[in-house]
Amino acid sequence: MLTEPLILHPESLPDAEALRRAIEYHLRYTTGKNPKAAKLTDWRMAVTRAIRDLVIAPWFETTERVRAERHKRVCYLSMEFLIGRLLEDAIANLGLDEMVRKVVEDFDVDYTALLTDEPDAALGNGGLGRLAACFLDSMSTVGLAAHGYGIRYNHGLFRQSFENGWQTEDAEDWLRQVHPWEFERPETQYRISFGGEVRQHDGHHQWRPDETVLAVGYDTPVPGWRGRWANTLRLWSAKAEREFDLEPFNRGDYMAAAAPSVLAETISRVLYPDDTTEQGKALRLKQEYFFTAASLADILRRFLTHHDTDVTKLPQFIAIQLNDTHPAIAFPELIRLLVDVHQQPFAEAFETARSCLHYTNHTLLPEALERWSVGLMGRVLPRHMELIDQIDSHHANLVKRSAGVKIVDHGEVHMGPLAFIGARRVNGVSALHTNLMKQTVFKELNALHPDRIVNQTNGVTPRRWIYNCNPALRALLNEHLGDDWVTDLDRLQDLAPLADDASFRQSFAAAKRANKLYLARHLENTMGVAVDPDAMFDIQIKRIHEYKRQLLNILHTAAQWNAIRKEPGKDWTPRVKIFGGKAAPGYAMAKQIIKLINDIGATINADPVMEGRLQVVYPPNYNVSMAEILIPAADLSEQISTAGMEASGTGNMKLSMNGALTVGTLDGANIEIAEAVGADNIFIFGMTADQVTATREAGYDPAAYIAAEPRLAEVLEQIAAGTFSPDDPHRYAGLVDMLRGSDWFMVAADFSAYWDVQQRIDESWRDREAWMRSAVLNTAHMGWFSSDRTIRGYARDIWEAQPKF
Ligand code: 26Q
Repeated sequence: MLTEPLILHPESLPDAEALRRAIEYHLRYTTGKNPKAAKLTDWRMAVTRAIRDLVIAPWFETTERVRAERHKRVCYLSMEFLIGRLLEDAIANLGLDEMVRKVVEDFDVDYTALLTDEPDAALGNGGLGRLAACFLDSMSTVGLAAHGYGIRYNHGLFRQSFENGWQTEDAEDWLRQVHPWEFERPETQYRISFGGEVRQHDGHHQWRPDETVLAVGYDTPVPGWRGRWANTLRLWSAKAEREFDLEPFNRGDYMAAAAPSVLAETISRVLYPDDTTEQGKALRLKQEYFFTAASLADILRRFLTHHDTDVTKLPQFIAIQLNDTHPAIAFPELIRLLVDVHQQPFAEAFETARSCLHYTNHTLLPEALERWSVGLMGRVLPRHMELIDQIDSHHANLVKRSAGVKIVDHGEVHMGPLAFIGARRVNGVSALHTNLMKQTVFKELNALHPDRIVNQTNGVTPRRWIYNCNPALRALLNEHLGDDWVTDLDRLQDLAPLADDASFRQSFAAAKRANKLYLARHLENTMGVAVDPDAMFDIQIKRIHEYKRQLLNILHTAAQWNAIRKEPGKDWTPRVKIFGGKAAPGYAMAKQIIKLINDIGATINADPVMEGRLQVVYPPNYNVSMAEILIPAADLSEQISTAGMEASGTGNMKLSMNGALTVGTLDGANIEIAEAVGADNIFIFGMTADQVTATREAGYDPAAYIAAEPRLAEVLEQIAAGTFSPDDPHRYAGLVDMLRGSDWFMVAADFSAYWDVQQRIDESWRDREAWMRSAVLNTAHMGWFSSDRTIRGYARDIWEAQPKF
């Protein structure tokens, strides 16, 4: 029997027997379970611990090497990390897929069940959080010295279910079980303060806060491909300084005694759902400051112990990336530390801080740009409010700016300009988005600082989004390309000639079909819904947002229903319309759209004429794990946002890479995808961003478009008449009025073009060989959209850091 924990090194990866013993060891001694009585979760915990052990040696080595070689460190600050499950990823990174499967099955445990027993860590809302997770994977794979910093929310994004077609939300609780990947670091604690007042004393400003909580670090190792390198994700959890008040306890007031810890822990309790109506909430501001201040304290402590005591050298060794404005308080906070603690003069501190900081913008929607009232900022962070004013006037003195350029304006602190002014580089996330940033939200700031804005088009990690989620495609790629593509996705180019090879196309089609069957089985098991794997799987998966235009898709679906009913004898292309996505709980219109999809879906699915022709499926609680099943099974990818509104999109990349053809507008990264895959292999439709602006400026009137498009007019009349909601015929009166009267997102204007392109898609689907050829070419030309390429771009153009591999 084994009594010592096994320490396994990837250089000498375990054989099956050593792995078997390690798992059994952890089952007994870490999980405390007799193998005879162990349940699936016990086995999962034991396997996870055995795999985690293998990551420790490269993790320590990376840490030592970064220290010894004095690598420049990248600190990625993000309110969200939408990680999903970790076990399969770690196993694949270590190259142990086959062995672990075999060993687990020898214990008589179902391997897939074991992997899917892991809760899906949903510490993010969508694109921005998932991007951060892909970046962590890529930063370890290319060998950058990087630290992810975020919040260890007790409750991630809410769980969605449908009650009678309406979205309902339940608290998510991924931490109910032990999270076996993390290491608590009780020794890594920082005191984070709020409120109080600022006193002046000999020209010094002294912040006397009236509330302090502890930020406790929890570390998760992030191994890269083949375990050559492992970085750290450090998430902060809030704790009370004093857990318990003895005085009320002695009086018998037990609730009051526990109050301090309840109050303090509220800060890291729950992830805010992306919701523009949630602006201005004090708790959100506290969350932002809490994790930003803890991260900066940690960064500074490490710099001072391992590099230098001269804080002006900070920018040589540290690059900090702000994932949107959520951590933008980093600029005044870093200045505060430099001025109030390290006695740097303000103007110097301004430059030191700015030389470290970089800001990624993810949205141009004016309502989504963060603002805080001066009153709230002053109450929660009085010293920072002073510094923000000082930053604003200092900037005004530095450059000749017009009256329109201000951080503090109309009693509000604008976090976009604050982040811009505090950053050495500001980046957009697709070529179009970056150009629009220069022309719209940051027009004046860009004119003042013309070198500051750069583009870094988003990417996605091929480890999770091909290798792990699509084993059928992975096998085919390995067979034809070897496995270098996993870290050098441009190698997919070599598939292009094979698009003309009928037998390769057949293998590619077989892989797609296997994935569709897998999804079909999943839908059957989880929803009791049967779908035909030979129908076109037409998929739109993303947050429900008016600008993303799920409405356009479902209105088209209803129009198609009408068309089929009018000519049931025609040879229709069978389609399964699949939707996935959550609405922010306070976003009433988005919730209406969900209900409308479910209502129209129920009507269509109940119509026997639709059998084998049209079906609508909306599985609840779309998350990373569901994406991993849906994406490999997609034939058609819906990327149909109003042009100019989707900063980039990343689902669009995942779907195309996995051999789905895109129907999309010229928005975000769709434009670059179209350039990469070629006009013949993508279905582009609708207005361009410029046309959207011009149409709006000319005075957009949806009624004119509706009158000119009888198919749309008919559907709107049906919805208004209660055809899809006979139990409540007026349910959609507001929604229909909105479409007929204002239609800000121009659903009506793009409907005809969308109808036409969908007709072409139905036609194209009939030529199976041509379709598969395009599908192969999508995969072949998508290599550039690897997040490894994106991360190398950040390292080169923004961080000036050197990847090791
Ligand atoms: C803000 C204030 C209060 C509460 C929540 C928020 C909040 C939270 C999350 C605001 C925005 C987000 C997330 C935004 C997001 O995911 N944006 C997407 O970022 C992707 C990665 O760059 C892009 O591909 C998408 O186009 C963009 O929509």
